Amino acid sequence: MTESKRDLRSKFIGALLGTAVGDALGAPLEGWSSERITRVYGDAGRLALVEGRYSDDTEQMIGVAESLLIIKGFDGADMARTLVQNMNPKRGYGPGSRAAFERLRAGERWDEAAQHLFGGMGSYGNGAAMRIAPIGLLYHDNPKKLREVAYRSSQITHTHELGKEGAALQAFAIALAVRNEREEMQPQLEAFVQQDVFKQKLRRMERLLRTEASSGEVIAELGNGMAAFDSVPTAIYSFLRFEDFEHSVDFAIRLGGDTDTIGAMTGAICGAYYGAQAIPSDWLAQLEDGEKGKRYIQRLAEELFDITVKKEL
Ligand code: F2R
Ligand code: MG
Repeated sequence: MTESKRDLRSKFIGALLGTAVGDALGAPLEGWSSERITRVYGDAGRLALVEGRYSDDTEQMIGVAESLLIIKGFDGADMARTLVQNMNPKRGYGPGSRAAFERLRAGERWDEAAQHLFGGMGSYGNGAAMRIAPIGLLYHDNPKKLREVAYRSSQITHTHELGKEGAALQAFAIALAVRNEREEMQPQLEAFVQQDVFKQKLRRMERLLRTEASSGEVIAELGNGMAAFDSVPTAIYSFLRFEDFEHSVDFAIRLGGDTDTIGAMTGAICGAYYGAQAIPSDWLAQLEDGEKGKRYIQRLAEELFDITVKKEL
């Protein structure tokens, strides 16, 4: 294997394991404020991964990867079936996604079940964005297809335009990270994204990066909540602000709020940029390794790499 292929393979593994590590690190702190995290853990050093158990973010990311691999591309019915089959409610699913999966289980069509949620508006939660890494990897060199598949995969649970756009934005950030396009990432994302709320946050990000903003400013300007527009830009910012995996992910989680999900999305972008070897070994050592644990996740990433380089799509 050439060096560039080896690097690419490591980026694929990094993005999927980065999702799981960020998720597991943030999961015990989900819903905490930034101040509470500082009070309990101090502000020196980095957070330790103690439990190593991942949540719904990683469980759904695994389902997305499994379906892409079986189909060698996207099939909405198969992906919905896989997500439903994999669902373990103990992993802590969002209320909208739970309702969509119940409707799917009852036999509704994959592209209709989630339309009824939130009074017919559909969900703009970050649930479609947090599981998107495999799509960002598989279509990293095809932004048009990436957007189309990101939107369609979101349709399973998140039919609101802003839920879909958040997923496409996160997928494109991962794609640019795979392509080493870090310097140009912010303007490229701003040009790519179609919804104003995301464009505005990407513009604010430029200033926040120039001034090394405080955590309070980042939370006020970009958000740390469960809506896609309050979390995807925050994850991208956390990646761009630092020069390594651990500082970005540690910073993202210390913002509080939706810690597991912002941690998972930051971990995905960082892993896609720096590669698997950049994930701190103590964090990786603690990550769960059961039936669908870290070795399984690594295998999924390797298989995604194989079908991507073989251009079987
Ligand atoms: N569910 C959780 N965490 C709950 C706490 C778990 C706790 N740690 C425990 O131990 O039990 N986390 C997971 O949910 C988030 C992803 O959510 P998803 O899948 O997007 O769900 P949902 O319900 O569709 O959207 C999230 C919330 O966003 C608001 N919202 C969305 N669309 C809306 C609309 N059209 N109008 C108004 N509000 C809307 C709602 O508040 C939704 O509940 C991740 O954090 C994942 O980790
Ligand atoms: Mg969460």
